[in-house]
Amino acid sequence: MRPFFVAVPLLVILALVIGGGQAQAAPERPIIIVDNADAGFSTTGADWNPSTRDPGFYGEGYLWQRMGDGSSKAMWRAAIAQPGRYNVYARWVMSKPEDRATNAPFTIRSIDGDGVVHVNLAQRQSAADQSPWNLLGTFPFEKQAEIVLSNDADNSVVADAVKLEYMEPLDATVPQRGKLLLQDDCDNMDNWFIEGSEGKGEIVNGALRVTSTSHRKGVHAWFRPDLPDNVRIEYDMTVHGPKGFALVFFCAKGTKGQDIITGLPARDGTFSQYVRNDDLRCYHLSVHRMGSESWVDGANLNKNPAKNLVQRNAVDPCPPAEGDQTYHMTLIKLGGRIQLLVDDKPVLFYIDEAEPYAGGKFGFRQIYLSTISYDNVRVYEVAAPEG
Ligand SMILES: [Ca+2]
Ligand SMILES: [Ca+2]
Repeated sequence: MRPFFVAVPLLVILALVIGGGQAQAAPERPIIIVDNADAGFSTTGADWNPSTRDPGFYGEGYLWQRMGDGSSKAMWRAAIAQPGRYNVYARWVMSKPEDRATNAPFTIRSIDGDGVVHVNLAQRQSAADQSPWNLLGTFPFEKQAEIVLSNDADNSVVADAVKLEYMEPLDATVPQRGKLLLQDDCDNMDNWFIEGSEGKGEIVNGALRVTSTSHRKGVHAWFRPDLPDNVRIEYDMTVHGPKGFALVFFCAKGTKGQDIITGLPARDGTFSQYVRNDDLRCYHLSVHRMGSESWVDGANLNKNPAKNLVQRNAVDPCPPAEGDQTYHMTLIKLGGRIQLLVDDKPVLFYIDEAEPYAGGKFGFRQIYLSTISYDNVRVYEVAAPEG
C-alpha cells in the first residue's frame, strides 16, 4: 500500500515571453506535469511493466499493463495550488498499433465528479511530435487532481505522464452568443467561394453540400465575408456516409492583410497552398475523421503557415455514426482563446499566447471521398468573459 501523496512532484511555472521579448513569470497559467517516476504516481493491482522500448516517452521511460478486468490501475495525483479549470493531457507511446488498446479508459476525478474518457492508444503518434500531449478535456479542480487509467480495455495500456494546464477560473463560462453579426441559411451560393478542382460545392435541399472526390487534393468552401475578432461561429454539419476528412479554417488572411480570395493567387485545393503558404496565415482544425483506420483520431489545431500543430485532442469530437449524422458545431475565437464545442459540449480549448490571429475568413475543407452538408451558419459577437 503506497502512502497518500499530496506533494506536487513537479511544478513548472511557464516563463512567458511577452511583448518585446522580456521574459516574465506567468503564475496565472501554471502547468503541472506528473510522470510515472514521480511521487504523485502510483499503481494498484498486478505489477506494471517498465519499458523504454517505444520512443517518445516522457522522462526515463513508461509502464505498460496487459488488458484485464480493470483491477490494475495507474494513478497520477497532483495538488492544485491555484483552483481553476485545467486542460488535462496524457502521453503514451506506440510503435505497433496491434500492441495497444483502442479504448483505454482514463478517469478524471474533478470537482464535477468522475469523468471517463476512452482513448485510442493505437493511433499514430509522430516521433518528433510538436504536440506529444493529447488533450483529454477541460476539468475543474480545487485542491487536488487525480487521473486514473485502468486496464479494462481491448489491449495493453500505457502509463507515462499527464499534464495539467491552467486555463481559466473555476467560475468561468463558455462565451455566450452576443449580437448576431452574420447569418446564412445556405439557400444560395452568394456567400460561398469554392476552391479545388477535384470536388464541388452546391446547394442541395437548402444546405451547402460539399463533395470531395480526391485523395490528392481537397475542396474548400470559404465564407466570403471577413469576420471581426471575438466571434462565436455556429453551423450544422451533416455527414453523409462513413468516409472522409473534414476541417474548418479560420482567421484566414494574407500575411500582408490581403483578402485571401481577391488578393492572393488562386489555389486549387492542394493542402500546402493553405498550410505552408508564406502569403497566407490561418488556423485550421480537423473536426471529423470518420473512423478511418489509417489516420489518427481526435482533433488537431494547427497554426499556419508552417502547419504548426498547437493542440491535439485525443478523442474524436464527431465520432462515426450510422447513416447521416448532424453535428452542431460552435467555434469560439476570442482574442487568443480558441474553443470548439460539438453539440454544445466543449471538446477543445486552446489559448494562443503568441500573437493570436484576428479577423479574416473562415471556411470548410474536405479531402478524400466525402460528402458533407453545412447549414444554419451564424456568426455572433462575443464579449470577453467577466473577471
Ligand atoms: Ca515517463
Ligand atoms: Ca438551410
